[in-house]
Amino acid sequence: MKPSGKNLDYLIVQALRDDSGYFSGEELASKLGISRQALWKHISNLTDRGYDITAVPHRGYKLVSSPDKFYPEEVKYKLGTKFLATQVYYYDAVDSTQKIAWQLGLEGAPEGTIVFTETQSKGRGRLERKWISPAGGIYFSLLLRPKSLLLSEITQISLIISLACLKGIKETTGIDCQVKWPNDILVSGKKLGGVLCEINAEADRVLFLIAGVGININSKDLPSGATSLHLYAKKKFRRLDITQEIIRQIEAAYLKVQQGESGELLAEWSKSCILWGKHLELKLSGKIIEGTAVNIDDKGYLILRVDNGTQHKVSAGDIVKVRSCR
Ligand code: BT5
Repeated sequence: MKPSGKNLDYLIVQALRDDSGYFSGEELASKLGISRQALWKHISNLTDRGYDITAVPHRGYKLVSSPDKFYPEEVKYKLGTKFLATQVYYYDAVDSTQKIAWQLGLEGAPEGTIVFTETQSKGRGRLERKWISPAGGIYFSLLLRPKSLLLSEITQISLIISLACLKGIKETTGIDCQVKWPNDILVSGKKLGGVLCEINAEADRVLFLIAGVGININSKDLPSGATSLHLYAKKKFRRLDITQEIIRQIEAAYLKVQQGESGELLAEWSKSCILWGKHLELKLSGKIIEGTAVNIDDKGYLILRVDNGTQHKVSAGDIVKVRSCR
């Protein structure tokens, strides 16, 4: 079967990548089974999509650079994962990637399917809050079908995903970030990103879970209290490199959790959390509880020591105030 459209664009990029020198137009066209004119049209399309391809008469085409966009072929390039991101959907702009991924989940899309976008008009945070999603950030939603976890064990997924984000950022940029229970990613005390897990469950059985990740990379125009890697480090970063490492880290961590080996990951998460020993006010189903943050337990629940000395375990909630204990 002849490749067509987008697929041909993909094959051209692959062929140019495999060849570090110039690829003659004639050879490339015949390799793909298309005319030289059709090849030229595809090259021009790729240039419009941000690929820098030079054409030198009598020598041919050369790929100089590829764009920092979440095109499926770019996300998958040298990714090396087993199941995560085997299906990638890409949009320029959407209301929310969560909504699209949820629909894909209902339609039976395979575990590991990811939806990316460059911007969102109705990005979602937890509890109906908004996630401001200007250009320059990482925004994706990932479909997971955790077979071995009960609904009560799902809190840890959002923790291991935020840990994977920390590791991905550290590995590719050298920048140390921190976490704040349950789902914040921080750098120098400001919010850099967040994770949102939405679950489709039947009784205590999880049918699927959509994990949304938003991280401010080269973003500007952020709400107060927020920052981006660009604002923090005063330079631009390649989002694709960071994203690919985050995806690898999520896959490795998720496989461990599925095998019941989340202990080490939760301990690592705990080491990066800024809350221990601090006095918190936590909003829980409309009520405020106060206490000192002690740690998380083996399910990722927050352990809070209340003023009479007893310990509470909290599976989900909202921290409204953090104070250092005297
Ligand atoms: C979160 O919620 O931190 C989860 C954010 C998840 C966003 C991703 S992007 C891809 C996917 N598609 C979506 O529609 N969502 C997910 P929460 O803890 O509720 O934090 C929300 C609060 O963070 C808001 O009320 C603001 O105060 C603040 N905020 C909003 N946009 C922000 C941004 N870009 N950077 C930092 N803080 C922000």
